Amino acid sequence: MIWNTNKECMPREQMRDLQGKRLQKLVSYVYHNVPFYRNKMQEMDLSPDDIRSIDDIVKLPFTTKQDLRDNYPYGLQAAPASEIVRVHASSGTTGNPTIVGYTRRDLAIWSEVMSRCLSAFGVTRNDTFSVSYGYGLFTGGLGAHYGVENLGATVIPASTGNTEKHLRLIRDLNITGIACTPSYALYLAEVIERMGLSKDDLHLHIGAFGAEPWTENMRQEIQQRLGLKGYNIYGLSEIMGPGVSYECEEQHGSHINEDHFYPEIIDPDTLEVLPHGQTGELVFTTLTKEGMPLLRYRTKDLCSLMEGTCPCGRTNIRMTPIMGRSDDMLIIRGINVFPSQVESVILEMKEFEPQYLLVVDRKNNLDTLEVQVEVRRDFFSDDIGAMLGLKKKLSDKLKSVLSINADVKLVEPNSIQRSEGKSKRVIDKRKLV
Ligand code: DLL
Repeated sequence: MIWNTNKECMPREQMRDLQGKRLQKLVSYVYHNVPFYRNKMQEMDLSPDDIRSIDDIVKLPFTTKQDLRDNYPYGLQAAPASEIVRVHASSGTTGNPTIVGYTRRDLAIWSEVMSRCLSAFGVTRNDTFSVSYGYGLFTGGLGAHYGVENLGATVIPASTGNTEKHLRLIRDLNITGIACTPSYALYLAEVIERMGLSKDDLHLHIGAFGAEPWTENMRQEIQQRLGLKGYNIYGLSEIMGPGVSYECEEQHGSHINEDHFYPEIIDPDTLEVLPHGQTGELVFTTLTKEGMPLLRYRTKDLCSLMEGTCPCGRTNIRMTPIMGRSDDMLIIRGINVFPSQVESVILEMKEFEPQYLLVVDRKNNLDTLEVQVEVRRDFFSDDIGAMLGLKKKLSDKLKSVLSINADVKLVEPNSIQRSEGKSKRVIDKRKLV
């Protein structure tokens, strides 16, 4: 179902017009309320009057994660403290966390865009939905929670942890949908099997999966093991949280809520805007946000924007799945390697569990890549010949996809650490020294 036909199916010209009007208002708002933006614009000899349509967005300055860190905690906040009703934070691995304040109107818009996503996944008022993203400073839990309530379905605020108890609730409360990371969905599948349950004991039919990159092969694996249809949901705390974009029943790219979040793709080196269809860094401008609006925020996520209308009837633009973050990309002996490439290869082979870890190191001045992967119980054996054969089979496939040699290490089922939230698939020891 389409939650907001007016906005999701708006003719393109009308959408650009709306975006232009909202951009003009936004630029004037940040110019007058955020010294950081006023200074940047003055340095560029730019005034709010120079912004007349959405095409003028290219004149505006970019915002980076570093800018947010440098202005910690509230330097980029535009609304007065008395208008802020909630704060979330995103923890980076280094430096200050990013603090994001929301006004009441921001929260209403967040619930609205989340309801659009859930409707596109097929959620209705008759569904009971478990939100198994972490609740707290992370935006996943509360963001999905209020979207489910706003839509009128029943929300079960399960959060993460206590997986067996959670699974009993899923069974006993006839829970029909679940929102969690794709890696947690896989973990659920494992625990179901360990508890002697089967997917047929549960009534799950919709999964809202996001917060980390996942491949099409991972989707097939989760769908088959949990007996549901898994949809992609994308977002980031700086821009709002989950709900920036969502898949429809076509599952061919994720529609962006572009009346609120204006997307661009840039070349991360030259900062030039790239045409639709080309892969680069995704950039968002928050067209309607009051608490902490951002101009041209560089997400570091790599994808492309898709031309053309979608058979579902929505006209809002789609983005391809995130292939990785520019800071996740490993450069190994000069070759670019994304963990998602390794994932695709592993998940295509029936001998392996969808659990892997990349360990990158530097030995004798040469980069090394070790790929640890769990062998499925049915294929794990003491027969050295069989194990060596399997190792070679995977090494050859990885070589053809990555163009570099990876040292494959087969490990026993259940030996790689599982994740309830975002999974950690890479250890880069080169960064640790
Ligand atoms: O992960 C918000 C979210 C929660 C999205 C629940 C979807 C579901 P952050 O913690 O700020 O916010 O992390 C944002 O996670 O820049 C991407 O790199 C990655 N990411 C989020 N969703 C997806 C997705 C939340 N569907 C960062 N596919 C983003 C790939 C994703 N990567």
